Amino acid sequence: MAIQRTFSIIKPDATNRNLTGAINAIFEKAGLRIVGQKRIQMTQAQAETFYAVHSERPFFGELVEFMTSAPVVVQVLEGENAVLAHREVMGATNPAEAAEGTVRKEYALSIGENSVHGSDSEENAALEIAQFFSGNEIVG
Ligand code: RTP
Ligand code: MG
Repeated sequence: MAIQRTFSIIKPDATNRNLTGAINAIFEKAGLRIVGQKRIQMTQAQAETFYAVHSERPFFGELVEFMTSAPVVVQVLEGENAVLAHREVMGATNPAEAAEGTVRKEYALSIGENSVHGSDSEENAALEIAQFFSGNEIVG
């Protein structure tokens, strides 16, 4: 199996409730290593760029507003099949559908305020990492 990197965000609903460490513990237990991490206040422009794929969706404005409402923690996670491993441990987008033991089952408040983001492919992971990290901020 290949060692991959993926991009992760601990979202405002989770940072507001001081859950960064609790969520990181779940990631680390799943075999993901935090090789880059910083707490930032996302700007409106950053959020709009990041979620550009959803710009025509009805929830886009709400999503941008939410992601800029409080600090987030952006992360680069590394591990075997990291993209899929991270998606599995995050759980379904809608917490009502998330499996036991996943971050979203445990902590998400709603389909919008769902505590974490994870890249959905290795290609998108590389693009998303490049949006938020310079090379010397990632130490594997
Ligand atoms: P993410 O991108 O955050 O990892 O989540 P995802 O792949 O599971 O979900 P995606 O379909 O890419 O949607 C991105 C984020 O938009 C918000 N959302 N709100 N109100 C709604 O119906 C709705 N649907 C999606 C969520 O915050 C979701 O994570
Ligand atoms: Mg997504």
